[in-house]
Amino acid sequence: MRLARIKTPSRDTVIGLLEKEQLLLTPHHDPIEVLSLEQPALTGERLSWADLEANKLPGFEILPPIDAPEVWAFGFTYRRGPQFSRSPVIPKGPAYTHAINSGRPEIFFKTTGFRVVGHNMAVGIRGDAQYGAVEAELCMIVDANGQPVLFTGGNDVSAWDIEAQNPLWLAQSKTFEACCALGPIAVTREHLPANAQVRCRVLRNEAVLFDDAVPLSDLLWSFDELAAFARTYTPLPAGTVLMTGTGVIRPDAESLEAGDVVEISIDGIGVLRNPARRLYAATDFRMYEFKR
Ligand code: DO4
Ligand code: MG
Repeated sequence: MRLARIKTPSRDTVIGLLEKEQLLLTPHHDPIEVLSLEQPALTGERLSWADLEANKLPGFEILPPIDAPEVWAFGFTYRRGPQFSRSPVIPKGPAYTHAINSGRPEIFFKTTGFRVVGHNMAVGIRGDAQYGAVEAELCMIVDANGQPVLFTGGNDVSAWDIEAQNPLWLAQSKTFEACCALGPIAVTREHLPANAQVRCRVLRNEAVLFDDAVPLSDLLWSFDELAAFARTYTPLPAGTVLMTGTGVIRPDAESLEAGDVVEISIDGIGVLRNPARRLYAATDFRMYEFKR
């Protein structure tokens, strides 16, 4: 099954089934529920997926494929090549070396669905970050038993310079307004080719600044191993998203800037496209300036 969650002009949130590049609308709201139905109901309304993706249908909007109760993210799940040690901006140090060499994946709480955006919506760059980073990741959506049942694309937007200053500031690097993008669609496992690639492109003024890809086969753990690790000591509510970590590392020191467009494409899932915007402080953070 290939499905999308969309907002309609009447502000209703519904699931559509993607068939032959047409989105067939259902009256259902929850993708996990749709999966459990032998024959999901159809309303008879159908939309051109190409038009929807290109934002050409007034009043319709592609939402993240799930309103996730929780989003967890894995880290250091791919072999890190020489570009990792060469990069001046990627956080490094004993905590990272240990995480890479320990044989135990890193997992952290990223956000709830409240800070997740869908296709075409802007991702945030922290106003106090020098280096806003893009992390292209395959994401799993789990059912009530913590089993991965749907797969989608994701961007674990981060502030690497903040995290690099002190690993205890990981939450500040990882969690802020619009810190996560998911989509554009979610698919069941048979739609994810074994040789699928995760590709990341960053465009500025329509010119490609960065373009690189990693095969999913470079993941050091299987989907089931990661999901089992995530749920071992905690129940995961149905619809929880597990981001599987990034294998695409941008080696240069060019930060994500407002107006840049990030494209994360995964074979079988499609292209998740998000412009970036800088976040302005809602509070006066000067009162928290560090005493050096
Ligand atoms: O602690 C760093 C986070 C690593 C991460 O998010 C990743 O590898 O994708
Ligand atoms: Mg990540």
